[in-house]
Amino acid sequence: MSGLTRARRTAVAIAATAAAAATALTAASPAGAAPQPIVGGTTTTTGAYPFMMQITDASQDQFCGGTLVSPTKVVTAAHCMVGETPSGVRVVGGRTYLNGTNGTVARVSRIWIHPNYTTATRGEDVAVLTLSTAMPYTTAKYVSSTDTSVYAAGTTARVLGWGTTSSGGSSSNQLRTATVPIVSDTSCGGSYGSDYVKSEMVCAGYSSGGVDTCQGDSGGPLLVGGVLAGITSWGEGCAQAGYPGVYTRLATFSSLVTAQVNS
Ligand code: 4AZ
Repeated sequence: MSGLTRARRTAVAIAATAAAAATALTAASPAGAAPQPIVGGTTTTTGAYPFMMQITDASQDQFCGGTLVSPTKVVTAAHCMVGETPSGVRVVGGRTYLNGTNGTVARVSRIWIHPNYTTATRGEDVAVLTLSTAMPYTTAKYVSSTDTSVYAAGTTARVLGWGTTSSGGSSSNQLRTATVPIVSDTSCGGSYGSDYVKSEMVCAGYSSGGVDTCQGDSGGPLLVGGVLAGITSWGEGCAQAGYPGVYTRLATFSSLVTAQVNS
């Protein structure tokens, strides 16, 4: 997989019927919301979200997002780290623009990938990076193993990233954010069938689409009440009606992440 396509490698084709999806999903998109270039969000800054990290290659070309949870630990997606070595990865904090040169660049001393990870659609899509030097930014709290209320259907979640603003489109030079409602397990299972593993994943999006994470947003945060509750993982295309974004259900992996954060 080349560097150019690595952040797109989880865009998977799913053979679910549109009819099944239409009946499974019930949330409505905001009335009169115009499609804006994430898909359908607004621009923001790392000043507003200081824990939002760019995951880049050694040339500081961003390919995924990550969330700073301690000065030297970053939570991201396992699928972002497959084939990577610590020496080939950088974490960039405090840089709102992809073409910026400001902020703090950290080297990576260790990459932990969930030991059972195979592909995003099987779950366990979580990784923790250990930085060689501390980031001078406010960290994000993450959910505990017993925090299940954050995944209640209809709960408003926030996503962030520099990913493409349409499926197959261009990345956003400026960090973007959007809010999306959590989708029920029943509904998401209706969309994705057996690829949706409810104990390991959570879906978010409007039944009519229009707002979603997209290629390059992978590894970035899904926040509920400002707390990290999910990791951008996969989906059928981006912002398609009936196909919400799929996120790693972080509560399931909270103890494992804490073990890494404390290691
Ligand atoms: C990706 O390939 C990707 N619409 C990220 C998010 C979604 C789909 C694909 C969800 O990085």
